[in-house]
Amino acid sequence: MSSASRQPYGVRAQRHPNALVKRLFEIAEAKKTNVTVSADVTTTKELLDLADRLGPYIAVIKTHIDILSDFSEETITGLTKLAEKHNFLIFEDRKFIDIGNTVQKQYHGGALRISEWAHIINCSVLPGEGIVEALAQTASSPDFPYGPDRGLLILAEMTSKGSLATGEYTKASVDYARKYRGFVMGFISTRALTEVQTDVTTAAEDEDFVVFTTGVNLSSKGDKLGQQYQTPRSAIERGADFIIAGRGIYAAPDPVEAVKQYRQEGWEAYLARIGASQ
Ligand code: S5P
Repeated sequence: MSSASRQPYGVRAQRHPNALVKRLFEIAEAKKTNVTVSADVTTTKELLDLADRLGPYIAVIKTHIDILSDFSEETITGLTKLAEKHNFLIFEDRKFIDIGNTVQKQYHGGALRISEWAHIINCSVLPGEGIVEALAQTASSPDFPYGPDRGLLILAEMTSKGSLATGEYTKASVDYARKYRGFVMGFISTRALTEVQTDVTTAAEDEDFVVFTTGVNLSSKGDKLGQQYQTPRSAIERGADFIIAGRGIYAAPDPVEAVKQYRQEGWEAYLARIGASQ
C-alpha cells in the first residue's frame, strides 16, 4: 500500500494536483464516508429516489445509465440536481473498451451524453494505450466545456470469477495511469496497485492514485453468476479508498439502514488504516 493511502483524505485533498480528486477527497472528509453506491436500478424514478435517500451518506453514485428503460433529459437534470443537493459525484460505469475514435464519440455526445453529467468514467485497457490517450485528449480539448471537473478510472482488475484482468493486463493499466496521470484519477481494482512495477513508466514521487473497489457486500460471498464479494473492512485493508456496493445496499430491506452500516464499517476501517483513534 502506498504511503499516500495511510494519509487522511483531507491531507490527500490538499496535496493532490488533480482538481476532481481533490474534490472527491474533500467530500469524503466532509461527509465522513467512503461509500459509492452502485445504483443498478432500471427506471429513472428508482434511480432518483435512491440518490435522494442515500445521498447524505455517500461520496459517489455509480450508474449504469444504459440499463435504464426510460433514460431522458429528466434523468440527467434530476441526477445532477441531487448531486449538488447532497454533494456527491457521479460515476458512469460505462467501461469504454474500443478504439480511440469510437470511445471519443461514446463519451462526448451520443445518445447518453455521458461527458455532460458524469464526473467520473472508466475504461478497460484491453484495446491498448490508445483508449486512454483518446479519452484524455477529448477531455483536454479546448472545446470540451467541463475542463478539470472530469476524470477517468482504469479498470485494472475485475471481481468476477475467472477474470482475465490480471498479470500483464493489470500492469499495463498501471503503466497507462502513470503516463496519463492528469486525466487518470486511479483504478477500479481489488487492492492497491502502487507496488506494481511498470516497464515503461516510473511512479512519480507524489503518486496518489485513488482505488475504488467493487464486489463489496456485508452479508454475501457472491452470486450465481460469478460475482465474488469481500467486506468493506477487507476492501479498505487491501487498499481501497472507496468501496462500491450495489445489491448489498439497494436490494436490502432498508437501503438507508444498509448504507449507514457500510458507511460505518468503511469509515472505521479507514480510520484504523490511517492510525487515527475512533
Ligand atoms: O470488477 C468489477 C468491476 C465493476 S465496475 N466488478 C463489478 O461488480 N463491477 C460493478 O460493480 C458491476 O458492474 C456492478 O455495477 C457493481 C457490483 O454490484 P453488486 O450488486 O454485485 O454489488
